[in-house]
Amino acid sequence: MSMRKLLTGIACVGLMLSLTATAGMATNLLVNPDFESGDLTGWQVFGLGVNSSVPVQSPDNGPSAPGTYNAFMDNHAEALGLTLKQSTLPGTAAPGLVSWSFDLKLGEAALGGVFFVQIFAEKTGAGIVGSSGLLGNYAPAGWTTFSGSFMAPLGTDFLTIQFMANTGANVGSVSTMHVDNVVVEQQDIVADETTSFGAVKSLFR
Ligand SMILES: [Ca+2]
Repeated sequence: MSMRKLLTGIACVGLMLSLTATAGMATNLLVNPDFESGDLTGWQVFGLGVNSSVPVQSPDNGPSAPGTYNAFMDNHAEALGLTLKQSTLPGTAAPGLVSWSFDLKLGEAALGGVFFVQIFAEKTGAGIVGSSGLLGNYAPAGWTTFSGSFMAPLGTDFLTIQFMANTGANVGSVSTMHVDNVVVEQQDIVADETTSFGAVKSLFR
């Protein structure tokens, strides 16, 4: 490929992005993101045991949306990963910017107890294709809203967010955290394929 064609190709990708990135409304992709059902409807929990649980508590609510309930990740077990997780349905996500936010309030972090969050871009039948990276360690003394974004790569068709209250291999290790108002969203992309294709074709004539 000549340098000219290569540069044209690069310019063309830029043009396609500018043509297709028509922003619409962003909608939270999660079910029961604020725990206002009063239970963990829509969420999965891993690591439940005698000394680890995730009760939905009331009245105590995160600051970024009105309500009464929060999920309390309560891990008093040694060397255990307690995970609260939700995946969106296949076809609900696309390559592009993923924005996230959530409210956290520390219960207790002792003797190696930590708290991390991770968001995955996934492809049906293939698994994880991208990620926010490991977010944390979080230990906010009072309710705090955290937010950010990452790029979901090619192939992404659904998203997963997981909260991890992990303890260390020490007697008395504790990780407890209140979680509320979890948002994972993408701007609706309004693709104009006819325009894009026409523009691309004209560049290669
Ligand atoms: Ca709530």
